[in-house]
Amino acid sequence: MWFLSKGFAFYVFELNCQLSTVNCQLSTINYKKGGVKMIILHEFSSCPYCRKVRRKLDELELEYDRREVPRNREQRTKIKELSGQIKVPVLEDSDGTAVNDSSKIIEYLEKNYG
Ligand SMILES: N[C@@H](CCC(=O)N[C@@H](CS)C(=O)NCC(=O)O)C(=O)O
Repeated sequence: MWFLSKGFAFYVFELNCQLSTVNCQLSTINYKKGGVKMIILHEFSSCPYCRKVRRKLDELELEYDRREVPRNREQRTKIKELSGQIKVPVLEDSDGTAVNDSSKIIEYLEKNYG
């Protein structure tokens, strides 16, 4: 009986180790693909300032998620909360840093990822 429970405990331990390895690999994939920790560009797809920022993100080969901001100014609560203003583009970095204004975003990207 003692042997069995020890064997079971070892099995659980080994399983846990394997699971944490899988978890670790998954979070690496998520980080690379930008799952949870992704850079987010809040934008209008047709906005020239946003296009300028996308070009820089592509040039630096950064993965990012694009979020279309509502045209209705009243509904732009997310970017207002992030940056204190309602113009696009707004870049939300994976650590929560938010930057608005295309020139400042480009400067930020070059400084942090260039
Ligand atoms: N100087 C800003 C200008 C940004 C800007 O004017 N964006 C326009 C869209 S292209 C905007 O959000 N306008 C406010 C609105 O449409 O309500 C920059 O370079 O990012």
